Amino acid sequence: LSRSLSMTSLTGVLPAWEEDELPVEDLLLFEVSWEVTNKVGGIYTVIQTKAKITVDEWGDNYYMMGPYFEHNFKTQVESCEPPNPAIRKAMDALIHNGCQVHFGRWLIEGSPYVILFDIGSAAWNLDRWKGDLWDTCNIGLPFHDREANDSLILGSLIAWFFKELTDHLGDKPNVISHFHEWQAGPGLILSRSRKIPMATVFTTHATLLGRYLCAGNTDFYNNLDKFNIDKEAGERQIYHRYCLERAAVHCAHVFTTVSQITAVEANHMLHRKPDVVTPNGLNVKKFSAMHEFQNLHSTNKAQIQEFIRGHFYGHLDFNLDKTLIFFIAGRYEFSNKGADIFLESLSRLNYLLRVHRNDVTVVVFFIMPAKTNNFNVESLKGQAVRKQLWYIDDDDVCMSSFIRGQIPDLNNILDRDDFTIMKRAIYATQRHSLPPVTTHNMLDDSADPILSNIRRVGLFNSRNDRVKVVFHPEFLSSTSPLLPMDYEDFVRGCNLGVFPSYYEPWGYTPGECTVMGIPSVTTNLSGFGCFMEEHVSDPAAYGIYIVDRRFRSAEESCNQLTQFMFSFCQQSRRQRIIQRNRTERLSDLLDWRYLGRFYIHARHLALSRAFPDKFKMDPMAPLKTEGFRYPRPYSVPPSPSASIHSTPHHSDVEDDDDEPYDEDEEAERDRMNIKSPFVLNAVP
Ligand code: G6P
Ligand code: 1S3
Repeated sequence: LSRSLSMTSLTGVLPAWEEDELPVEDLLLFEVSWEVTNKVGGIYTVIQTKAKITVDEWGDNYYMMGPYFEHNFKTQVESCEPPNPAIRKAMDALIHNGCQVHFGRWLIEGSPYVILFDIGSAAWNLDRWKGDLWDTCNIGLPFHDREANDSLILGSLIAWFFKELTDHLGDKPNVISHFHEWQAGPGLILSRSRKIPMATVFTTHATLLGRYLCAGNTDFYNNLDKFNIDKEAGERQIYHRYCLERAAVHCAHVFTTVSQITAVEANHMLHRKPDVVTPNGLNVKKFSAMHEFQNLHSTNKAQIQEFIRGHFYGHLDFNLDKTLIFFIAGRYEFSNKGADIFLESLSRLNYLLRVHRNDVTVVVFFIMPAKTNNFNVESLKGQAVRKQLWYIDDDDVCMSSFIRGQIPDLNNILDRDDFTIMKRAIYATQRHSLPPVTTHNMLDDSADPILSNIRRVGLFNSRNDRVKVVFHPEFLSSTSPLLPMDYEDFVRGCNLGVFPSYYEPWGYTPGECTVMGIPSVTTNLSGFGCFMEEHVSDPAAYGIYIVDRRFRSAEESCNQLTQFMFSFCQQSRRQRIIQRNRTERLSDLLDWRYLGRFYIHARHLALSRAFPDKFKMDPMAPLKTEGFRYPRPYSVPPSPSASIHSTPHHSDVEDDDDEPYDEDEEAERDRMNIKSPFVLNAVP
C-alpha cells in the first residue's frame, strides 16, 4: 500500500503537487459524519464524491463512520466482514454491551468501508453519557433537542470504539480520525478528553451562529468582530450546540473549513483560525468526445421545453428557440441562498427586455423544497393538454395558432372534419387564467417568501412579461408526472444557474453547473465564488459571474446581477456554445484529483502534531498551490474594457448557427499561449 502522495497535474495547466510520502500501510484513516450513507445536505456530497480518491490512496485502511438507518443500509450498503481483525474486535466490544454496529461497503464509486452505529440500540445510555459530557466539558444538552442528543449517542459510541481499537492496535498502525461538522463533534471531544492516541482533524462546513445570524437579516460580514457570540447563541436557543461545535474545534489537532470566507467567519464565531482550507471538489467524469456534453445540453433542454409547452399552453406566444432557461436550486433558505435579490433582479431584467424590445424570453425555475399538498391541477392539466396534442408542430399554422390560444385561420384548414375536431379541442382547452407561477399547492401560500415576492414584483407570467417564473417547491425526480427529470439532467438542459447567496460556506450548485459546462452566477460571499476569484484570472470569461455582495449595497448587487443576466441574454447561440466549452474546461480545477491535496495536507499536519516523534512536517511551509491562477482564455481581448466585460458578448455579426467550434483547438491555444483568431466583441 505504500503510495507516494505526489500528484501530477491533470491538464498541464494546474500546478503539480509533491508532498512527503506518508506510510499509508502503517496508518488507519477514519472519517466521521452524520451524513455517511445518510443524505441530509451538502456534506453528503463532499463525503460521497471524495470517496473514490481516498480509497485509491488508502485502500483497505480507510473507513467511514456514521449513524445506522435501516432503510439507508438496505438500499446503499453491502454487508461484509471487516478486513482488519482489530476493527472486528472493537465492534464486538460494543455489540456485546448491547449496542448495534454494522459493517459493509457503501455502494458508491470507490466502495469505501463503512461502520454504522445504531443510535436507537444505544439510546438507553443517553442519561449516563450526558453526565459524562458534563463531567468532561460542562456542556449540558436539553432533553428536547433530539439532534443534539443523537449526536452525543453517536459520539459516545465512536469514542468507545476508538478506545477499544487503539487498545488492540498498540502503537501501530497509527490512527487518524477526521470529523465533519458539529454533529460529529462529541466523538472528537470525548476521544480527546480520554486521551485516545490518534491524530484528529475537524472540518466545519458552516458555523452554527453564522447560519442563524445571516438568516436573521443581519449585516453579518461588516459586524463579524462585534457580535457577543455567547449571547447571540443563547438568544437563538442553540447555546449547547454552539458549545459542542466550539469545543470540537478547539480539541482537534487540525481545524479546517471549506473556504477562505468561512475561515474568516470561523475565526470570529469559534475563535480559532482554521489551519487549512479544504475546498470541496467533485468526482468529475470526462466524456471522451468534447462535444458530448453540448449534445446532452441540447437533448435535456428539449425535455425542459416540452414541460414549458405544457405549462404555458394557451400562452405560448414566445419563441421557444429564443427562450433561455435560468434556474436557482437548493435548500429553501430564502435570503441566505439569495432568492430575494434574484427575484428583484428578475423584475428589473423583465423591464429591460421589454423596453429594449428584446425577442428573448427567459423562463426561470426555482427548485427549492417547501411544504406542499402535491401538484396543483392547473400544472397537471397543462402537461395533459400537451400530451393530448403531442402532434403539435410549430410550423403548422393551425397548430401554432392553437397553442397561442387563438382560432386558426380557416383558409389554412383543408379538411372540414379536422376543423370541427380542432375547434372543439380549442374550446375545451382555452385558458382563462395566467400560467401558474407555482407547480404545487403550497401549504403556506400567503406567507411563502418566494410567492410573496413574486406578488410584490408582479411577475405573474402575463403575456407581455419577458421573464416567466416557475416555482417547483420539490426536488426534481425522473418519476415526476410533471417534469420527469433528475436534477443532473435538468441542470444540463438549462442555460444559466443563478446562485446569488448571502450565506454559502462553499455552495455546490455553481460547481455542479461548471463541471457540466453550464455557466452560473455566484457571489463573493460564497466559498465557491471566492475560490474562483482567487484561482481563475477572468472567471466571467469562463462563464462564472461573481456578484459582489460583500462590498456593495443590496441595491448595487441587484443591479450587477441584472446586468449579468441582461448581457447573457444578448449573447448569440454560438457565443453561448463557446462559453459552455470554456466553462467545462474549468472542471479540472474542481476535481477531487486536484483538490484532494488539501485533505492530504491536513492529515499530514495532524499526524505531525499528534505524533511529533514519528511524523515531521514544517507547519510554516506554504502549500504548493499558493499563488496559482488559471489563465484567461486567449480568445478574450486583453484590453481594459474586456476586463470589465470579458464574457463572449453579443457580436456585431449575429450568427445563430450551430457551426462547429473547435474546443480542443482553443484549449490548446490557451496552453500554448497563442492568441485566437476568434476574438469576441466586448460590450462597451
Ligand atoms: C448544444 C448543441 C447545439 C444546440 C445548442 C443550443 O451546443 O450541440 O446543437 O443548438 O446546444 O444552445 P443554447 O445555448 O441555445 O441552449
Ligand atoms: C453546507 O451545506 P449547506 O448548503 O447547508 O456544507 C456544504 C458542503 O461543504 C457547503 O457546500 C454549503 O455551502 C454549506 O451550506
